[in-house]
Amino acid sequence: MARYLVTSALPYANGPLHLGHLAGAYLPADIFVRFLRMKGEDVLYVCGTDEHGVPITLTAEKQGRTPREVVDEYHEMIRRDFEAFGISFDNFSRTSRPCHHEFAQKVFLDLLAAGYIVERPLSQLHCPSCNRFLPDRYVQGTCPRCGKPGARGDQCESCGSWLEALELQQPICAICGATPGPRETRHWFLKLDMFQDWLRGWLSSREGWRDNVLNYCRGWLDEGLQERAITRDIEWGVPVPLPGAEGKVLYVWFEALLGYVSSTRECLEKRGSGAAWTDYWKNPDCRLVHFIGKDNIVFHAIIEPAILHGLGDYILPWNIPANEFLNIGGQKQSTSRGTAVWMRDYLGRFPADPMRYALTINAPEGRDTEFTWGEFRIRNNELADVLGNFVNRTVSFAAREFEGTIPSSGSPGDAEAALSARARETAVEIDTLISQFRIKAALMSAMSLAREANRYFDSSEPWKTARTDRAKCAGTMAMCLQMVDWLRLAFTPFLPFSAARIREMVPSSADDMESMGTETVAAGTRLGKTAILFEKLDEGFERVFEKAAPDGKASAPPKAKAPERPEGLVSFDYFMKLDLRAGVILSAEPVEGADKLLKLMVDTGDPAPRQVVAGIRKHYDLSSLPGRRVVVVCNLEPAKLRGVDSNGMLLASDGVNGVLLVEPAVSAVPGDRVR
Ligand code: B3M
Ligand code: ZN
Repeated sequence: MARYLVTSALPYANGPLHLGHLAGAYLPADIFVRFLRMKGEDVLYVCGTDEHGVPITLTAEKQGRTPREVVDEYHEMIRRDFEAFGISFDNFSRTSRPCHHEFAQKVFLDLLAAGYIVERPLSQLHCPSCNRFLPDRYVQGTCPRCGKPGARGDQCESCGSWLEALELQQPICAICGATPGPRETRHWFLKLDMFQDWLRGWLSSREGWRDNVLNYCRGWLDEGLQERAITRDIEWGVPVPLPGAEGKVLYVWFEALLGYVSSTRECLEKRGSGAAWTDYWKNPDCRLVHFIGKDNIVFHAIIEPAILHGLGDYILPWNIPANEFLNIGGQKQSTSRGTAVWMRDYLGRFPADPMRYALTINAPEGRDTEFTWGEFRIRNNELADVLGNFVNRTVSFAAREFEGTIPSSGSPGDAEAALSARARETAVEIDTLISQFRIKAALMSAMSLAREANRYFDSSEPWKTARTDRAKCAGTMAMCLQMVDWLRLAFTPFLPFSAARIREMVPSSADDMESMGTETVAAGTRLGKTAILFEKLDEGFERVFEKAAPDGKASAPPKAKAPERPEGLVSFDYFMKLDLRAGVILSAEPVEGADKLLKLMVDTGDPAPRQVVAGIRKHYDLSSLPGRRVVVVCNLEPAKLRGVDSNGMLLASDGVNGVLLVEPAVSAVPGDRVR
């Protein structure tokens, strides 16, 4: 039996995640994996944070913190955001863990011994005023390939070329702006040229790969592969495991790719189930699938296969479904440039599934796509109108007319038989499409089944037969409830949270799509409480987010009632008496009998968490609050609100977009003074 090892690109732990990340490498992988699990396949889905390299050290320098502080904070934040979006990794590791360091060092030594790595002198850009070498993104300049400014020492984001810092025109030091000059040093090189012929043969025999991946690689091979330096002169990273190499670390891309292996290892060791990492990585029947964004193609389709081939007995990628970009205002979302919609901002206000739906139905599979909040609203409402409406009308009708139980179906007619057949076909279609990584088309197929279900409901007119022909009405509703369960199965990989809620309404033990078209719900079963699956949104909602979108196209916010302003002036000394601090919400629960209040436990840097009651219940989703950073007034007189003690207050803005919590800068830690 085939088994699957699925990976998503390891995100750099240098900032929060944005929707571009989600749409490109995580959501499609999660859908693929959830689908395989439903089929009962043996699948392992691994990922982790990429915690080394210049993207991390540069962020740390800009924030005045150590790399360790940066990666600890963002690893945790990223892990939570993925969890909240339902990205179902089997393991989410970190490349700073010792297990990864050891493994990467061993691979380096093995390739060195095999002659694929050599040491050479080379000249590197060195900044005279910072007195250090400037690897990768420490240099900026004009791209020698496309001529655009703003290219970085390792890569040009405009044309996607992988560069050497020395090739940049008009280079400047990213830290101080000085012009760097070349200086001699020594580094280790991966001899990619030795893999050229083998790679060409291997790549040309790939079947079912996307054109963007194959074309990109062909371009590389046509240019001729060259040796590449895989070590750097910086302090933070995996040390080069050789005497005399102090101060040198492995190039982040060289070791990060090996993070897939070390995460697999860590996962299986934690499980202790007896399965070994080699049962995946050295098993020719294991299908290795890398989900990535298009900017990572060369690393996954050329560098990693070269490394694995050089090591000898490892499997190679079975497929690399690389996605294009999800842009905002025509620009790639970028953490380092700060042009992005952050996942956590979204999750603070809405549930995950509508965004999973919108990003999948608009997936950048074959070309870049553009994200707008207007499009999101339309997609959200489409989901509410089609799937949400069918589930809701079916369950509430059955609750009303059949005392909340599933009626018996009697003998099904042509319409029912046709609908069952359609459900079976849909299951097959989704299987075929997902197997070809056509995730968006698979979701469209599930949606078209939901539309069919609504048509059946409409044309059967159960609201009429309820009065004229109870047996017919029962038959219709039995069919509709059955259909709700089949739809749940069809949507499970895409909308896992909603699927679970549907199952609470219509209990069923079926877990696989093969059951679609067969009887999975039993007459007489009691239905759960009817709940609205998706809230519809009106145009007003977009304003909350448009301000965050850097596209400048945001519609002008409506005139707000002028807020009340306090009168008079306060002295500086008076202001300085306020003990304002950065904090992090640890937990949130409703205050009984108060529809506006929440009881929060907040870390404000004291030995014990602080209890604060805040009037934000209507503005925030409970589950989005833990982990959120806030500003707390700590020396406010204690108060009792609805009998609950409150020792402080959260700062928030209050205006046309509702109440929005004030967040301190990402690098502020609990207890930091705000003034
Ligand atoms: N961290 C680049 C990125 O976040 C890089 C991916 C590593 S995958 C091994 O796009
Ligand atoms: Zn400098």
